[in-house]
Amino acid sequence: MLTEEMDGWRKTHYTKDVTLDLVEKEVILGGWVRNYRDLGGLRFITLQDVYGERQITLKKGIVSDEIFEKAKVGYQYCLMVKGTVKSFEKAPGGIEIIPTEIKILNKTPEKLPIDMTGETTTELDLRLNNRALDLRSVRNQAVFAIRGEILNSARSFLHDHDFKEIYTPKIIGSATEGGTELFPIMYFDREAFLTQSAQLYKEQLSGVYERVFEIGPSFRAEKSHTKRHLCEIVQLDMEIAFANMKDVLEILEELVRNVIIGVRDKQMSALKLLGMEDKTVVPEIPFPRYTYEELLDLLNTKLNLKIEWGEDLSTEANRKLGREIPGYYYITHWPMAIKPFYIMPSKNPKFSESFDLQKGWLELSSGGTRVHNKVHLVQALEDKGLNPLAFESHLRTFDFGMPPHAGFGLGIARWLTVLCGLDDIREAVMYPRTPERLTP
Ligand code: AMO
Repeated sequence: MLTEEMDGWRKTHYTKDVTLDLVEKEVILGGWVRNYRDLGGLRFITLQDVYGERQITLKKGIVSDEIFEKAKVGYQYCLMVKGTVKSFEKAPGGIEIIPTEIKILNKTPEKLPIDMTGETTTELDLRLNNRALDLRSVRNQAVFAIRGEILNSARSFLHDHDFKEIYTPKIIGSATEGGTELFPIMYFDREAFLTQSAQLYKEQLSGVYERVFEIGPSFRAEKSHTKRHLCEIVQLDMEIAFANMKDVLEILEELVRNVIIGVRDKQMSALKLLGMEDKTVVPEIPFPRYTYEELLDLLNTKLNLKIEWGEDLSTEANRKLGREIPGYYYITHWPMAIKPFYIMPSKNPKFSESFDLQKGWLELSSGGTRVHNKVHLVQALEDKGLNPLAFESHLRTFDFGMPPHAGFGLGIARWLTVLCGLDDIREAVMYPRTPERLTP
């Protein structure tokens, strides 16, 4: 049979809106075949849409022969169904729909590349190769419903706390985080780059709007092959004027707590589906705070890992720490030598006014107090081997009364990985970009 057009048909409801109040009423639903069972004289179609699913029941003799025949559908066929709502205890949600008409809008091959019934899990790369199909799975719908709520709750928290949402350029003329890890692009006849972070612009705008945030993309040309690195990320960046690291630690933990309250409140069914209802729980604040030096000590003594003072914490070190401290915690006062130029050195300049927010073994966010004095900033650039001339337009801002300021950047995909209990960060992005993956 050929496929059909919608013509005058429009959905009257989403599956979630088909409740017992609608019994005996006529509805038009649209979606995809999640499951199909043929028991001879009885056929069941599980029709899914963006909000869930409903059972379409076809019993020979009850529905017309024509519809009964037409209802021989394949997995993920795109359908519209007109029918009457019935109460039926054994059906999911206690509701079934007895169709009076069906339109087959598009078909699928007999064998789909991935299992969409939820009975088995297909290997991640194959799923990612067929991502638009894969995203229709119940699990993925739960993951991205939670992502939506993270952003929603974060935005309302920040608006309630007087933050302005900013948007900063993603095509830039020079590096923000230092020279490496930049993707060069052609900007007409000159070279430009994709931004690594909103860092410099959010700092500048803290000198205008005082409390700013951005949820936007950053690009990292890192050839990392781990389950926590991507080449294109979305970061939640924020910056506060007339503030230092201590103020930022407080607002970040409050934000984390509020977002998790929001997710539990609005997306409990998604958390349940992912088996995370007892794991993604509202954390107590304040979060424990450890200095870099304290944790180095812990690693070198109790955890038997030799790390030299001044080194970054390796994956192994983070894993060990995560087993010791499984919740949210801060690591503060990192060695200045491994922090970017814009971070303020501590009174003892070996250390810096910087922090990472960890959840167990995984770093979710980093931030700190910034340098706001131009002379110091030029010196800091030189100390890092960067050319101040390349930062001329940024440095100029510091001639115009730049306030003391501090902030953080948080990786949304990393956090989603944690909240959903995912194994690989690529599952937390609709279309991940990694060194190997540029499609779809
Ligand atoms: P940083 O580079 O530490 O700091 O990034 C902040 C957070 O962004 C996430 N992130 C990544 N996630 C996945 N793949 C990557 N390749 C990747 N790189 C970073 C992490 C990380 O904690 N400008 C500073 C922030 C600041 O000081 O305000 C910055 O970008 O979750």
